[in-house]
Amino acid sequence: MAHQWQGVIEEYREWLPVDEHTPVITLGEGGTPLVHSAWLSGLVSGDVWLKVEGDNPTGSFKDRGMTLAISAAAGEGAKAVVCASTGNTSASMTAYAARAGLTPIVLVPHGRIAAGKMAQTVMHGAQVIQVRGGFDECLQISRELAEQYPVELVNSVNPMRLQGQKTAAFEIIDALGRAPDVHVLPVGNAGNISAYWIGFKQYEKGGLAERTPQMWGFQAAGAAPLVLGKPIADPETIASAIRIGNPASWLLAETARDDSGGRIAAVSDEQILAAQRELSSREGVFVEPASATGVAGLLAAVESGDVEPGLTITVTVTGHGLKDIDTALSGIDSIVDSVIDVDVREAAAIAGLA
Ligand code: AN7
Repeated sequence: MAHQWQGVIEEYREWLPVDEHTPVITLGEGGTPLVHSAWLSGLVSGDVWLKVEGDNPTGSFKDRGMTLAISAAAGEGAKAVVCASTGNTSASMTAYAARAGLTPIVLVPHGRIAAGKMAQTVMHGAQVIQVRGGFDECLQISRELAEQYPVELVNSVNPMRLQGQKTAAFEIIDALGRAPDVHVLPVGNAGNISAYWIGFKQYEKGGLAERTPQMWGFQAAGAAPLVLGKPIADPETIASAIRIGNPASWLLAETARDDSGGRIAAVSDEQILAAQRELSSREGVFVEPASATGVAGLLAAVESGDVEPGLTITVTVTGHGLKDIDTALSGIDSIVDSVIDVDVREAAAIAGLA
């Protein structure tokens, strides 16, 4: 093979807590495109780039952390791994566990999980346990399972996860040749914002960037504990991936926000769905609802005059739109616009070509 991206462990080995004995369980994750957005750049009078994490092997950014967490678990001789998940963590964990020959156990909340994510989880061979509770209760049980039984916890409270996920910040600086002025992303369990902050700071310290960006995180209004400053018992949002009321990386996320001079704010479900639609129809980038939350937040910030002109802004869109086609299609009256006989002139007339 002449040239192929090697996955984040090999590509960033010197920046990661691995050694020559660590088995490398990889699906070639990372190396995702940084796509320029003419639409958003125009709106902010600057340069906006989308870090398209749906292009990872299982369709979300979770793969970056999972290659590290599963490699470490396999290296330590684990036989089984467990996670709580709103869907993407389980899709990723089960894929990497399948490669490593580990038994995957998944705890999912009562209520809706996007069907695409459950299809992945089931196809990769997971034991799926639904809990009569939300994500936060699932995480509690997962922690207790890992404390009391022979099973490794791979939620983002496992430090390997953030170590892997920080590589997205490296890739952004490698691609731009500098750190952005602002980095924008959705916040749920708050692992990713914490991981990016670790990555941006490490590259600055290592002399690969002259500075760090402001970190702007956005939560869904019905699931915005970091904005309210207290946990929420019954989080609710159409963006099921970030329906989380008590983020595990709460303090790390606040540190990322405060040390970077950034912000964590909320956007409504309507703003999220509108951003998702615009990204798809204007930029050709189809993301799941939660993944559009950063874009929705940036649009809201532009609206309220909070974005000074001339900035370079990167926005992580975290997961692929095909994960949750039910939500995407529910906003559409009818998929088929017209039905015709086999007649080219009729097709042309309806399509406005004639
Ligand atoms: C598409 O899969 O928590 O703030 O269990 O799937 O690092 O939690 C997913 C989170 C954003 C939030 N976008 O990231 C899970 C899970 C998508 C996500 C987030 C998630 P964090």
